[in-house]
Amino acid sequence: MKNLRLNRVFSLILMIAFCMACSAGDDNLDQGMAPDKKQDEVEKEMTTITIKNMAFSPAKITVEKGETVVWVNEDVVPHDVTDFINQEWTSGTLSTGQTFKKVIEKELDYFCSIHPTMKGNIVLKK
Ligand SMILES: [Cu+2]
Repeated sequence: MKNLRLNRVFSLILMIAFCMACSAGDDNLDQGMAPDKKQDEVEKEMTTITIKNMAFSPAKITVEKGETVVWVNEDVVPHDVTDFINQEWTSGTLSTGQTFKKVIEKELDYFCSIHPTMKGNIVLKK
């Protein structure tokens, strides 16, 4: 009799522990999946230009009018994205890992004002 009762208490403890582990696992799954999915959706709607090894890559892109372009500085030094013709607009200094977004309404020639040999060009789809 005593053994049976002990067995029941032990099974109960096991069940509670199992349930707690289960719900904890579900929480982790929810938290891990949701933000990743959202980020993927955002990336699909934008054209990304990577800044790396002292260059814009790709240096020349073609986009639809009204499309958003995002520059990502993956280089080890700071860069910027600045209007080449008359410095009408600029991203300001972008440190490693920082990004700059711009909605493209017209064709653009741009450069990095910190390293003026770095140039890029955006053309509109016709
Ligand atoms: Cu630069």
